[in-house]
Amino acid sequence: MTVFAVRRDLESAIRNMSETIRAGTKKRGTTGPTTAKVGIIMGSRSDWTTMKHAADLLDELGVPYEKKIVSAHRTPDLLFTYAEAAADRGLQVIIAGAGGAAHLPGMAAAKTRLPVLGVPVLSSALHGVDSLLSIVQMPKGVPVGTLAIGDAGAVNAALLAVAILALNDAALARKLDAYRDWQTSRVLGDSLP
Ligand code: RP5
Repeated sequence: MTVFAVRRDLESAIRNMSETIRAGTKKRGTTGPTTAKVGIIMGSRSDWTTMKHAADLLDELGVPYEKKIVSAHRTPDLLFTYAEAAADRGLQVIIAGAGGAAHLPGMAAAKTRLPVLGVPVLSSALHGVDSLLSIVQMPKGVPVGTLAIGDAGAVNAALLAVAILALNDAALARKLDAYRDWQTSRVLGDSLP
């Protein structure tokens, strides 16, 4: 076999591999209908310790959600497929957590008309200020509702998602009121050492 033939075979193998990866990421985009109302996406598995707080809150209030790693820069095709299909699939709100140059919430918002709530993940280099500024400074036209850095932001994103859903769901509105009442009574019942 000549050097040229080896090169041609290699190039063709690389092309096939790239196509397989592209098709794979599209399929993983979950294009079918869902009973989840909230989609929690995050740029990396490392974001889960933060984003878990959003999931826990939704569990507590009985809101169906799905969770998924979708990276704007590592899996851009998956992000586009996911965000484009989100509304038709039945999702009503997207919560997107990302850290560093955190473009996931903004890019997701660019591809869906659903409200996107951004959670700036606490980064090690700049303590989440990079994530916060990347998410909050969306130029006009495509908004991202930006929450606080870290765990508080994740919890508040879930609470805001519940408040949005509760506009058309009286039972959920009552659950949210009960949660707020419980929080109030906990603070009123607190005492100092
Ligand atoms: C972002 O980069 C993720 O949202 C994460 O917060 C950050 C670091 O990711 P890993 O290097 O931990 O995967 O895409």
